[in-house]
Amino acid sequence: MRAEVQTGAEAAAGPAGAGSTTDEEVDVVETAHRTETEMTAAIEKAADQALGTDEARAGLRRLIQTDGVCGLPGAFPREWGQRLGEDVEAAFAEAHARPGGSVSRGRNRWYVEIHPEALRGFVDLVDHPWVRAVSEAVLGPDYAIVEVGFDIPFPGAIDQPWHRDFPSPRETREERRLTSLAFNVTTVDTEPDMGPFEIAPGTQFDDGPEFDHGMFPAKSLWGRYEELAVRKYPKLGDISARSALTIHRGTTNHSQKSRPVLVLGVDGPEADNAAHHDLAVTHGYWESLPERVRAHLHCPVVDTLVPITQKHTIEGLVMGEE
Ligand SMILES: O=C(O)CCC(=O)C(=O)O
Repeated sequence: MRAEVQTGAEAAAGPAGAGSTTDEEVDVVETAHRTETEMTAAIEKAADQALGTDEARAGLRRLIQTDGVCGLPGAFPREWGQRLGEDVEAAFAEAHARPGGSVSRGRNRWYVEIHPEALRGFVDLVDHPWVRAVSEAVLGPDYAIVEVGFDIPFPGAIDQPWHRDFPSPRETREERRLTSLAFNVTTVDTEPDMGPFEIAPGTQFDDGPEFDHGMFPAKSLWGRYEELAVRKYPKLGDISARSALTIHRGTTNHSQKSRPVLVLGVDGPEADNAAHHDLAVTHGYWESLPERVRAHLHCPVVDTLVPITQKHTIEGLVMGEE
C-alpha cells in the first residue's frame, strides 16, 4: 500500500510534480533501515510534498474541471476499507431501524447522513494528502467539510435516473467555476454485477430547461449520458473525487451483495450546502481533532449527538420507492 500512496501522488502530480517526488524516493531508499512507522511517515510526507506543489494542484484542478471526476487507487490499506465497511454497516443498522433514519434513493437503495464520530477512519480520510490537495486545488484553502453519509444499493436496486446531486449554482452556470466536491469511498470490491456507479465525464457544466428541478436531465437527453458513461469498479482502499454536478447514476444491482459507498461532501466558501446537512461533533471529539482538520470543520460542537433525521430532498422524492 505504501508504495501505492507514493505512486498515486506521482500520478496525481503528473510529470510536472515528478521532480519533487524523485527527491523523496532517494529519501525513502536511504532510510530503508527505518521502522515501519517512520517509513509510513516519510512516505506520507513525500505524498504531501508532491501534492503540495502548484503544478500538482493545477493538474488536479484541470482533471476535475475537464472530466468532473478523478480517483486515487490504493489510497488506504484494504483493512482500512474493511473497517470503514463495519462502521457503515453498524450506522445503517442503527439508522434504518428508526423513523426517518434513512431515506430512499430508489428501490432497495438508501442514503444515510451520519456524524463524523461514527467512523473510526474519519480523520484519516479528511486528512489524507490527496483529499486535502484536491479540495484545495478546486475550492481554495478555505474549504469546509459539510456532509458525511453513505449510499447503500442492496440486491434488487435498479438503475437510477441520470442526475446530479443538486442544481448548478450561479458560479458554475455563469463562470464555469466549481464550488463543491463529493469524495466517494467504496467499502467493498466492486464487481460488474453489483450495480456499479456510472458517471458521464465532462457533464458537470451541462444545464438547461430540460433539467427537471435543475437535477434530472430529460429522458430525451439520456443518449448523450449513455454514450459518455464510464462504469467505475473501485476496490477497497480506493478513493475518488467528483463534482456532485457531473451527471451520474447508480445501476441495477444483479448480485446478492450490497455495495455501500461513503460520501464526503466538501464546500468552497461560496457554496451553501451545509444548510442541507446536520453534521455535529461532541466536545471530546473536537478536542481530539488535529488543528488541520478543525480548520475545515465548522459544524456545531455539542454535549450529546442527536441521531440525524434524514431530510426529504427532491432527489429522494423522484427516486424514492413508488
Ligand atoms: O450508487 C452510487 O454509488 C451513488 C448513488 C447516487 O448517486 C444517489 O443515490 O444519489
